[in-house]
Amino acid sequence: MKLGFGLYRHMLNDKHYRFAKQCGATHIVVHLVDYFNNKNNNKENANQPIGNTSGWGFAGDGKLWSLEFLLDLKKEINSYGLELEAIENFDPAIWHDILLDGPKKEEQIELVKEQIRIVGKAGIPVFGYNFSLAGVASRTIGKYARGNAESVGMEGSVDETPIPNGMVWNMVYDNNAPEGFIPKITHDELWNRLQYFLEQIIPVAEEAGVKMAAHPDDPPVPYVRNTPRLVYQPDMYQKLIDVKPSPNNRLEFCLGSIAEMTDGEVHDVTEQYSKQDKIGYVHFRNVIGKVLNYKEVFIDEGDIDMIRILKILKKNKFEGVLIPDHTPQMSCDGAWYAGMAYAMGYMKAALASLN
Ligand SMILES: [Mn+2]
Repeated sequence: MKLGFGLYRHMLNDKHYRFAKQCGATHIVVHLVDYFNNKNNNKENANQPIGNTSGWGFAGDGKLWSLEFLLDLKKEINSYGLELEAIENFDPAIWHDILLDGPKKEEQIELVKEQIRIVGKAGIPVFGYNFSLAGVASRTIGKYARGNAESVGMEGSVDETPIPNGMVWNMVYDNNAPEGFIPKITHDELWNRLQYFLEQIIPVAEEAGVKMAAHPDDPPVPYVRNTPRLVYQPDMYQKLIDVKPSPNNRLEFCLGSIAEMTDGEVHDVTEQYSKQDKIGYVHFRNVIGKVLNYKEVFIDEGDIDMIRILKILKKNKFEGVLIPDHTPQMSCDGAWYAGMAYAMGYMKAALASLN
């Protein structure tokens, strides 16, 4: 097992690569979509983008991340003694109509295939994605963690505001979309869309040597903003794997989201999927409670026995990367940094004691 950090787009620079290295991380997961270009998402203080009805911000220009760009990024990361392990999330600009079954679906599936080929050529082994119409929504912010540290959670209610046309996965891809809201669909329809997506892209991912890794719904509830969710109970992950069996069809295994699910038990679920070698990489974070009432907390104060999780992963020979995902904000000038360094120190010591 390897330890890494997930860095948002605005963090892909010298300061953050050095921070990662200094904490003892060896791998980096990069977010290339800029979620923070809307003033509602405060880049300076937020440890993660918070879902809200006006969206995280604007999708990109629809251009692919080029081979040159990715090779430069990789070279830069390597120059700090770090490895580029994964890209997390597609830009909605290149796959909104795959999610929405819109008129550009065929055109966009070709774009996504080409993006995966480029990522393979750049030698980046994993691509994380979240097949979701609403994305993150319904979460609240509060002093939920130990010592009144600010973090996110859910306080009993689901955001039911419909999603306006021109928006998907919390980002606006078309400013001039006609008035109105995206139509309500069933869970079966959403699964049909996923099946089409996997049938098209998994063979390409196999050829390109890229492992696709699916994040579960955050938060994991059946409907958010009038749209169905795909993976909101642990068994739905099995369904996703079985829709298109392949060593390249994997999971972005988010311990927090899984622990928040009302069915199953997170340690058993970790055993189930690591035993099948279906985990692409792990979001290693802890929570207290389940939907509709849970809080994200420090790594050692939640419901999940993180050491037991590591033992299960080790037993099943998981060789991928663990990243802290989010952490509560600590009371100091570098709230994100302190939270991340604390989580990484804990992970590093826990792994060392296991080995
Ligand atoms: Mn996660």
